[in-house]
Amino acid sequence: MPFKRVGLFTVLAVSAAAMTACSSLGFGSKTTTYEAQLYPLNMDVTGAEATGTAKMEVTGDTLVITVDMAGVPPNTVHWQHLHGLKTGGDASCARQSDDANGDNIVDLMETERASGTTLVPFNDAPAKLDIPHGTYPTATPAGTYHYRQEVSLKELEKAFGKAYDGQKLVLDKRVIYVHGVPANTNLPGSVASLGPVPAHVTLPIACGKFTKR
Ligand SMILES: [Cu+2]
Repeated sequence: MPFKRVGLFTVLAVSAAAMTACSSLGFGSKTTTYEAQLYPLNMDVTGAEATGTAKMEVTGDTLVITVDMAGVPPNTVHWQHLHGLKTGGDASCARQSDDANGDNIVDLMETERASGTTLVPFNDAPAKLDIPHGTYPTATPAGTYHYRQEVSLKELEKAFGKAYDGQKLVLDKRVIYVHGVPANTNLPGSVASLGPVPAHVTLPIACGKFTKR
């Protein structure tokens, strides 16, 4: 009889271990999707309507970020980031009416009232949180691009909390901005940017609010 008890225990232990292994690999885990529709900003500067879709899909520890854009300045590098409020509150996209200095352009600093600050770069290494570096997508001659990046959610959450005073990601409170116009774009001196980064790099050209599907 003791032998039988050991056998049952072994079966239970093995199946518990198998379940743990499966969930850590993402098998059988549900996918939670956050989606944003992007709308154009500063169309007078870009001369086109930048639109697109961004998704953040969480399955187990894997976060898959995808961004598909059209109508963006062609052959141009486009910085793109998750922006949000440092309080963790609900961010929204800036509007043309957020042009505080009346130069008819909503620059990066003028988006902060509605959208907070730059939090996570959607480049080739999002969890490094290294905003001015890394590889960002370059648009095709047709003014489109596709971006896809897989990130460890645990790694990103850890870096995020460390960089932003223990804040959580709260993905459904955030927005995405796409930036960038060609270097030869004639921008007035009133257009503010991020430190030494030229204004044409950070000029917001599209924004979308993430919602949980
Ligand atoms: Cu940004």
